[in-house]
Amino acid sequence: GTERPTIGEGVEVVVVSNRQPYRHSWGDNGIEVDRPTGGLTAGLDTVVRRIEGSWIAWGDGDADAEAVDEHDRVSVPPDAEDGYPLRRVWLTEDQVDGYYYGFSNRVLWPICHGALTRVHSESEYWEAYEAVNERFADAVGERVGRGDVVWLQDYHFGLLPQMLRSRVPEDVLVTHFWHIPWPGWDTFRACPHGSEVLRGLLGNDLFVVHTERYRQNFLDCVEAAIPDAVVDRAAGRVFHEDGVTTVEAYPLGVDTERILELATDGDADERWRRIRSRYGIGEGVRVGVGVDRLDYTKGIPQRIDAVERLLERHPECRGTFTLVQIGSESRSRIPAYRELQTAVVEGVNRVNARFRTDDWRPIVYTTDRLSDRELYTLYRNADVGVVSPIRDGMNLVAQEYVAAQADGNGVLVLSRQAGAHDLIGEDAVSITPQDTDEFAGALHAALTMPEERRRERMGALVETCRSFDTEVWIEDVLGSVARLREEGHGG
Ligand code: GDG
Repeated sequence: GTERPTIGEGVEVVVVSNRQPYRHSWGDNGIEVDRPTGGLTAGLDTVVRRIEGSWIAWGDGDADAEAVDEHDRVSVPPDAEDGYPLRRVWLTEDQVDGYYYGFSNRVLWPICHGALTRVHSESEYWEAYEAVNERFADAVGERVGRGDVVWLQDYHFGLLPQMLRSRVPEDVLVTHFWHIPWPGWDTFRACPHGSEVLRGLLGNDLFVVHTERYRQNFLDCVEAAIPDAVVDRAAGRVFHEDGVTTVEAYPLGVDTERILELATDGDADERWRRIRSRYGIGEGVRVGVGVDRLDYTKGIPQRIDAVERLLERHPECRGTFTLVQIGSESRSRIPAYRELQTAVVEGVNRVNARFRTDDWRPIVYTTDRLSDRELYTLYRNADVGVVSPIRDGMNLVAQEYVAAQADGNGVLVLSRQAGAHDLIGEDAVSITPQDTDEFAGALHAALTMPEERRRERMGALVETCRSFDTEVWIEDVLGSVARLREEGHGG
């Protein structure tokens, strides 16, 4: 729909995220603009334009900070009328190390994904995390006025909601969307400074996670760690000394219409032929697709093992099936991420060396970034979508694969550990990625499933994904915000 979500006349929504939606830098022709990878920033960009909001984010990249800062109003193209103010918070190298590579990604990320053996904490991490949350709190404080709404994104800002309380007018409503899992108490109790993070988050009027499971986990953690908080399970509300926090589960979806359009528009068939030829995929070879940031939570080595097992057990798949794996580099300053990158290359080389022939490879692996159009074309034409995280808040790739199925005959193989499985698992082929035999069996089942069955299941998947499209998510979140404002929450 084109309806504009309204939350009140003259109310400004201020989005705060770690990543900025646009990166500006000096180029040969003056200021150049590009967009970092990520479904979140792209989706929210549309929203912020539509509701005439503004955005605050870390000004990462190699931009000449001072010069670019003059161009505070984002306009892409440069004179677009629906640009919006983008304020960047500039951080020192040490702050980035401690806040982003430290507490955010070596403590909170592994804790929330249940990867306790990966947690590494230094006191500098926490100090930087606090300091950067303060910097953002100041920036938000300068921006918002009476009755505005602050919409925080993700685990980089665990302390910010509470910090805002002393910096913004009482009637400002603060809401936060947590994109990664919220773990059970037995896991979260291992989090250094965990109760400080929980108290920070209780500064929100509205705290939103993807699934009902995460919502219950969050309430469990509050009950266990914050003795003075009273949890009303039925209402999903936490009462504490500073007020009331409502906790909701609204799964983030994808822009199903746009994905379908880009997967099919123009010379879509020619595009697919070019992609096949670029990756050396011959005629008659069936294709599986995997798309991930190179992260240890995504189960990429397990996927490679499963392809190897498939080819061992089902020799007829040799020469007739190829997995295309797109891996985008991520967080490379953290050793675990560099180790993963090496392990993926080694795994791919091992399986390819073992089975490849002159004109066929089992796995095509690339770290090149695909354009949205190319990516959605690949999804559309791939026979199997392979999504195998060890743990994942949602996983948008699973939904994007479904949304791109213009021909309705693909099969989704999906890990039980992805948040997406709670929503669309029923019509996918479910796997536990560490169970290599089961995973290989699922790939084989997907490749041999009769067409009628595939269409039936994909039809159901498409319908479900449409029912929680990005548009629905925005309406849910902003709808809750509007209701809370009517009830007089905020402050
Ligand atoms: C976090 C949570 C949650 C990747 N390579 C290319 C490309 N991508 C795009 C995908 C997708 C996005 O990046 C990745 O999103 P995911 O949801 O899979 O995973 P995270 O980055 O870990 O995101 C996750 C999400 O937040 C949202 O709440 O689902 O659980 O971990 O959109 O398409 N896009 C293009 N070319 C690439 O090469 N165009």
